[in-house]
Amino acid sequence: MTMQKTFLAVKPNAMKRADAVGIVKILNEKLGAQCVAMKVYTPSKAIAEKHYEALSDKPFFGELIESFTAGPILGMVWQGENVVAKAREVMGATNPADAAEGTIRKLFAKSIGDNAIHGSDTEPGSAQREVEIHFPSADFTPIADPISQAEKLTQAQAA
Ligand code: IDP
Ligand code: MG
Repeated sequence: MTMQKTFLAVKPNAMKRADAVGIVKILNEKLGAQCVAMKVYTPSKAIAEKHYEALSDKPFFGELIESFTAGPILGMVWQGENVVAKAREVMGATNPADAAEGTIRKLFAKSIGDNAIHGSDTEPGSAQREVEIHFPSADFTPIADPISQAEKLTQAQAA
């Protein structure tokens, strides 16, 4: 087992439904990891296209970029033992129709294109690449209370 970082983000549609705090509560309870960076921002088209580069030949790529840049996301880095795979488990399957009970996507996703949360995949180097794209200059200090921090950041964004 090795210490890892993963990039997780509450997607714009879920932010609009005010699901961010509920999602962070589940991550905090089930991940067994620490949140070491958190911010609210609207990804630029350039960032979104780089982030989803591996999917650029998919028929849904245009729609995917449009939806990921449609408004603010809650971007996070979580750190812990085996956190990349653990986060995939806690998130649930990409298509919420296939997501297990109790997973974030089972609880919060509406469709495959509106599936509430992004999480890095387990392919080696993938999570580190995404952390560098979204948090190029973060110092990765543990956030004592990620739920309160998410409340604060999403309220500030709504105000
Ligand atoms: P993941 O988010 O579970 O890692 P990926 O295969 O990496 O899934 O796809 C990235 C995102 O693209 C998914 O979260 C989903 O929102 C969207 N997506 C994947 N497959 C489809 C599809 O067949 N139609 C529409 N959107 C899709
Ligand atoms: Mg993926």
